Formats: sequence, structure tokens, C-alpha cells
Amino acid sequence: MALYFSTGSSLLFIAIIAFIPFPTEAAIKKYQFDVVVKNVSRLCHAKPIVTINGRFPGPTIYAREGDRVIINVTNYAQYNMSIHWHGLKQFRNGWADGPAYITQCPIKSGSSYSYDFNITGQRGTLWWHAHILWLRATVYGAIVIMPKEGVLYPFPQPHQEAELLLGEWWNEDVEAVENQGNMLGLPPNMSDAHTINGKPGPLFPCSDKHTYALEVEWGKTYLLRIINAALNDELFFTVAGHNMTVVEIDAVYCKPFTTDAILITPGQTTNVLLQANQAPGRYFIAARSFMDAPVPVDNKTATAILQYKGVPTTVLPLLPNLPAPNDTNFASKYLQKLKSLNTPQYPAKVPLTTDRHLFYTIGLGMNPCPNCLNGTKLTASLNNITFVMPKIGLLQAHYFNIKGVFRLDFPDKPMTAFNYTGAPLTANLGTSLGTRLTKLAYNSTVELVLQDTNLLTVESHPFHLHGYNFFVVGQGIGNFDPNIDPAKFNLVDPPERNTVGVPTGGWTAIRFRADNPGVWFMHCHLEVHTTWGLKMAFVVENGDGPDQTILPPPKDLPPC
Ligand SMILES: *[C@@H]1O[C@H](CO)[C@@H](O)[C@H](O)[C@H]1NC(C)=O
Ligand SMILES: *[C@@H]1O[C@H](CO)[C@@H](O)[C@H](O)[C@H]1NC(C)=O
Ligand SMILES: *[C@@H]1O[C@H](CO)[C@@H](O)[C@H](O)[C@H]1NC(C)=O
Ligand SMILES: *[C@@H]1O[C@H](CO)[C@@H](O)[C@H](O)[C@H]1NC(C)=O
Ligand SMILES: *[C@@H]1O[C@H](CO)[C@@H](O)[C@H](O)[C@H]1NC(C)=O
Ligand SMILES: *[C@@H]1O[C@H](CO)[C@@H](O)[C@H](O)[C@H]1NC(C)=O
Ligand SMILES: *[C@@H]1O[C@H](CO)[C@@H](O)[C@H](O)[C@H]1NC(C)=O
Ligand SMILES: *[C@@H]1O[C@H](CO)[C@@H](O)[C@H](O)[C@H]1NC(C)=O
Ligand SMILES: *[C@@H]1O[C@H](CO)[C@@H](O)[C@H](O)[C@H]1NC(C)=O
Ligand SMILES: *[C@@H]1O[C@H](CO)[C@@H](O)[C@H](O)[C@H]1NC(C)=O
Ligand SMILES: *[C@@H]1O[C@H](CO)[C@@H](O)[C@H](O)[C@H]1NC(C)=O
Ligand SMILES: *[C@@H]1O[C@H](CO)[C@@H](O)[C@H](O)[C@H]1NC(C)=O
Ligand SMILES: [Cu+2]
Repeated sequence: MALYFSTGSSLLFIAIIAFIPFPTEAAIKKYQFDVVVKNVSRLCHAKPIVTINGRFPGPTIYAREGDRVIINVTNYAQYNMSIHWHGLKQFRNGWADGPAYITQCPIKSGSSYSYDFNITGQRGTLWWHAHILWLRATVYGAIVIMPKEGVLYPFPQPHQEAELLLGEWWNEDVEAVENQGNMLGLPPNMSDAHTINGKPGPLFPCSDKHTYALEVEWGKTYLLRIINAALNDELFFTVAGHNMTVVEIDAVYCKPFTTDAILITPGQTTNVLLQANQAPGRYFIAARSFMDAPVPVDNKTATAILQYKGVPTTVLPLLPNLPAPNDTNFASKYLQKLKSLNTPQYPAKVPLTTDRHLFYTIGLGMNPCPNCLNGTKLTASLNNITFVMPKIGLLQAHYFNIKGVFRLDFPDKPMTAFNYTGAPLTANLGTSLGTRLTKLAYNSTVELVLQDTNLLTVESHPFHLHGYNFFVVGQGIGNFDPNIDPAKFNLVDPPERNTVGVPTGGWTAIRFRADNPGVWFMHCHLEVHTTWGLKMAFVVENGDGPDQTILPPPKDLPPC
């Protein structure tokens, strides 16, 4: 097989290829993921963390568009586990999507489950992470999908590529942090550091061995695959003294543009080209929170080093110039620059008309909690519904027609309209509880407006939809106006992605075609809000054709 994939640098190989037809079958990439606890030390603290194969961050999945990937996850940890392949569409194959109790029951301690999926019509940077409890704090890694053999990037070919995973680190056990927050009914303790490839960098104590360095050669171009794997923080990212050219977001090529910093929410990925064209030296790579609401946040700066080859490591790195943590203006200008590439080869297939119009408000609240410190707990809701986790997978319940697990009556709009973003902030109103889903007809086109509200506080929320990419056709501050705003939608080259920020006190409109049957989770990718119930799911019906129905479940699907 290796012969076929040779770059053809040897004349002998070229001669052989001339007589053997080029293989049409895609390759099968197999990975073994052992969930194991390992002691890891950061910020002068050592603690056991849950890892894959003892690595932090976990191993990168490398594949090509068209490949089949089989990942056997074996759980040797004390926690239940499930892994989500974030941004992979999993066509008809929700069984391999991963969110616990949505598409599968967890992989119990001592058990295995093989995630088996094809990568169809996607190429770029995605990532994988645990999708149960807060375990994704340490269980995450990159997915790099190369274009099909012989297909070039639609931008200058880089000399080299590097993955930069941005994360959050807690000195304490992250499950203890989560449990304490739940028991108090309050936000859990903030992280102690941000990290780049698992390392906080030299602005933190005990960081000598915990700094990531990227060596570059002067005059060469590098492709950086940046992933925000943080739990709760939207991040600004920059490289001191250098501009970046953004070429791809969430594994979709975009119109290239140059910027000195990027904004990336948890769940998103961004590929940039970086030219090593500055005075040879050492430059800080840096990431810090964006937070423009009155909400406490870990605002500490993680750093790594861009190291020009041959420059002594004793040279002090140049400090970065990050946007201020509350720089709303930078954030909104940056987001306006994101547009799909939209070429004949990579068209933006935006639904021009929509069959369903959905309007979901995002709210925070305080519900009774007899066992909590003050008898109350913070909660979050969509259309005033706080999602209640089921005891078995929703996809199983749907596929096997098991009654009583969920209801299909999630409202298309809020039951009570109010001035969603009017000042002052509205006090607690409480929420209603339920495992309520929305049914979407096969191949119907959907427009969903996500509207932030002033309930307790306004805040930005990065929403992630499983099983799909969507087009971000509009965004605004204040209340969405159905009479005025749709006329301003971009239906030509809007950004296509799988996770989008709803701006603080504003709204975001997305469109997608419901052509992937299954049960697909949609949730805020801030783990603290997901925990509080800021989530729901769509049930997309089967079509009539044999290739328009949910595949049968794999034999090793974990039971509850
Ligand atoms: C981790 O280190 C602690 C002491 O800090 C030790 O008790 C424990 O056995 C170690 N665990 C593992 C999995 O190595
Ligand atoms: C997955 O790995 C486990 C542990 O090595 C092994 O027992 C099991 O047979 C593997 N499953 C598959 C489908 O390869
Ligand atoms: C992946 O593709 C192969 C080859 O076409 C097919 O046999 C298999 O059923 C597909 N798997 C899924 C999960 O779609
Ligand atoms: C959370 O922070 C408080 C205050 O610093 C500390 O007392 C507590 O132990 C922390 N909780 C956990 C689970 O680490
Ligand atoms: C970065 O781009 C800006 C705007 O195009 C330009 O003014 C600036 O000189 C560039 N900086 C570097 C280091 O290339
Ligand atoms: C970060 O937050 C702390 C308080 O939590 C504050 O004192 C500090 O000024 C903030 N730093 C920045 C850069 O905003
Ligand atoms: C942003 O934060 C800075 C420092 O805390 C403050 O001076 C400034 O007024 C804030 N800007 C806005 C727009 O809130
Ligand atoms: C809970 O009660 C404590 C002590 O009375 C108070 O300081 C805190 O603000 C309260 N928290 C909430 C969320 O009401
Ligand atoms: C909603 O609140 C905003 C800001 O407080 C105000 O300007 C606006 O007039 C209000 N809209 C309605 C319909 O009351
Ligand atoms: C949400 O539901 C609760 C419980 O039914 C109700 O008290 C509250 O007024 C509702 N809030 C909104 C904004 O509709
Ligand atoms: C979905 O609908 C579109 C527009 O009507 C149509 O072009 C397409 O063939 C349909 N796809 C499927 C799989 O039925
Ligand atoms: C693990 O998952 C199983 C199946 O849902 C459940 O019965 C069990 O309580 C879970 N274990 C823990 C420790 O949460
Ligand atoms: Cu949120």
C-alpha cells in the first residue's frame, strides 16, 4: 500500500504505478485509545489526570478525506467515558458521535467500544474530546484530515504544519471542582491556567519543562492548526510581531484575510498561515480570555514560543500585544471578516429558503435545590427549558422506539415574549425542566435564531450542533427583529462551521439542511453552562431511500 501513496520521488515507484491501477478504496486508519490515569505535574502541582494512552494532550488522529477511521476506546479509568469526534458529520451514523446519554451509553470502566466512521466530504482541522462530566479538561486531542491524495490546499502550500491545542488547567481534580460547584449550586472554581499543547508557559511557576516551542526557519510559511479545547473560556490568540492569514475555520476553507489576533471559542478550530519573515528571534505565542460581560473569568495568559532556528534560547521572547479581555470591538470586527471560500470546488450551499423557523432564547436562572448551600442552584435554559439528562441514550430510544425517555414538544419560540436584552438585567424567574426535543423533517431547511437574554446576566455563548455544519447568516446586538434583520442576511458566502458564538446581549442566525437522520445534540460549549442545562437535541427523521436512514447500531454499542 505504501507504494501507492509514495510521492513519486523515485523513478522506480513511478514505473510501478504506471502498471498498477491507482487504488480507489479509501484507507482504513486504526487507533487504540486506552483511557488511563496518569500523574501529571503543572504549576508546581502533581495530580492524577485521566488521559488517552498516558498522553496530555492526547494523540492526534491523522486521516485523509474519504478514509474510514476505527478507534477502539478501552476504559481503564474509574470514570465512565465517552468520546466525541467534534465536527465530524457522522452521516447516518450517530452511533459514533459520542455524547453520553445522547447517542450512546457510557463506556464503563473495564469495557471497550470501537468508534467506526467514514470521513466524507470534509477536510481540515477538527478535534476529539471526552463528552461526559468535565473529563474533557484532560481528555482531548486534534483530528487532522488531509485533502484527498493529490489535492492541494486552496492557499500557498506550507513548509510545515503544527497543531496548537489551547486548554485550561486546574490544580485540583477537575471532577472535584465540578462536584463542588454542583453541590453549592454556584459556578465551579475557575481554572488555574490556560495552556498551549498542555503547557502554561514561562509566565507561570515551575514552567521550565512546561513551555511549548515551535521552531521555524526564516523565510518559510507554516500552517498552524489552532483548536480551542478550553472548557469555559473564549480566547484571543496571537503571535508577537507576526501577522496571520486565516484560511480555514472548523474544517471549512474560508476567504483568506490577515490579522494580528484571532478569536476562538471553545469547540472552534482555526487554521492560519504564518510567515516566518521577521527579524530572527524568539516571539511569544499567547492566548487569553475574551469576556465582555460582568462575569468572572480566568484571564491569565498562556504562552508558547515561536523560535527562529539558530537563535539562542537565552534571548528573551518579544511580548505579545493581545486585545484587551473586554475588547468587543475587536471581536465583532474579526467575526465580520469570516466568509466561506465559496468557489466552484468548495461552494457554500446556503439554504436560500427555509421550511422551519426556530427562535431559541438563552437564559440563566436560579432554581430550588434543597441540598445546595443556599437552597438554590444556578441553571440555564433554551426557551426557558432546562434540559434534563435521560438515563439511556436518546438515539437508542428513538431507534428502538422506547417510550417515556423524551418528548418531541420543544417549542419553536419562547412561550412568553419579553424585551430579551432590555436594561436593566432581569432578576431570576426560574425555568421549567424537561427532556424535550424537536423533530425535523428529512432534508428540510432550518433557520435557527439563538437570542441571548438579560435573565440574571447577558453573556456570550458558543453553540455547537452535532452531525452538521451550518451557515452563520447573520449576527447582531440587541433583540433580533424578524421584520428587519433577515434582509441583511449573508446568503452568498456566510461562514460555515459547527460552533458559533452568540454575542453578549445579541443574537446569531444559522441555517442548515436537515439531511443527516439521527438524534443530534445542540448545546453551549461552555462546560459550566452545559452542566446547568443549556442544551437540547434535534430528532431528524429518516428519508425514503435506503441511504437516507439511520444505520443499524454496531454490535459493541455500550449498554446502560
Ligand atoms: C500519583 O501520585 C500519588 C502521589 O502524589 C500516588 O499516591 C499515586 O499512586 C500516583 N498515581 C499513579 C496512577 O501513578
Ligand atoms: C479493543 O481493545 C480491547 C483491549 O485491548 C480488546 O479486548 C478488544 O478486543 C478490542 N476491540 C476491537 C473491536 O478491536
Ligand atoms: C464506511 O464506508 C464503507 C465503504 O463504503 C462502508 O462499507 C461502511 O458501511 C461505511 N461505514 C459507515 C459507518 O458509514
Ligand atoms: C475552590 O476554591 C476555594 C477557594 O479558593 C477552595 O477553598 C476550594 O478548596 C476549591 N475547591 C476545589 C474543589 O478545589
Ligand atoms: C500586519 O498587517 C497590518 C495590516 O495589514 C500591517 O499594517 C502590519 O505592518 C503588519 N505587520 C507585520 C508584522 O507584518
Ligand atoms: C484579571 O482578573 C483579575 C481579577 O480576577 C483582575 O485583578 C485583573 O486586573 C484582570 N486582568 C486583566 C488583564 O484584565
Ligand atoms: C475594558 O476594561 C478596561 C480595564 O478594566 C476598562 O478601563 C474599560 O472601560 C473596559 N471597556 C469597556 C468597553 O467596558
Ligand atoms: C449564598 O449565601 C452566601 C452566604 O449567605 C452568600 O454570600 C452568597 O452570595 C449566596 N449565593 C447565592 C448564589 O445566592
Ligand atoms: C428593550 O430595551 C431596550 C434597552 O433597554 C430599549 O431601548 C427598547 O426600547 C426596549 N424595547 C421594547 C420593545 O420595549
Ligand atoms: C420560565 O418558567 C418558569 C416556571 O414555569 C416561570 O416561572 C418563568 O416565568 C418562565 N420564564 C420566562 C422568561 O418565561
Ligand atoms: C434535498 O432537497 C434538495 C432541494 O429540494 C434536493 O436538491 C436534494 O436532492 C434533496 N436531497 C435528498 C437527499 O433528497
Ligand atoms: C456509568 O454508566 C452506567 C450506565 O449508564 C451507570 O449505570 C453508572 O451509574 C455510571 N457510573 C458512574 C460511576 O457514574
Ligand atoms: Cu453558554
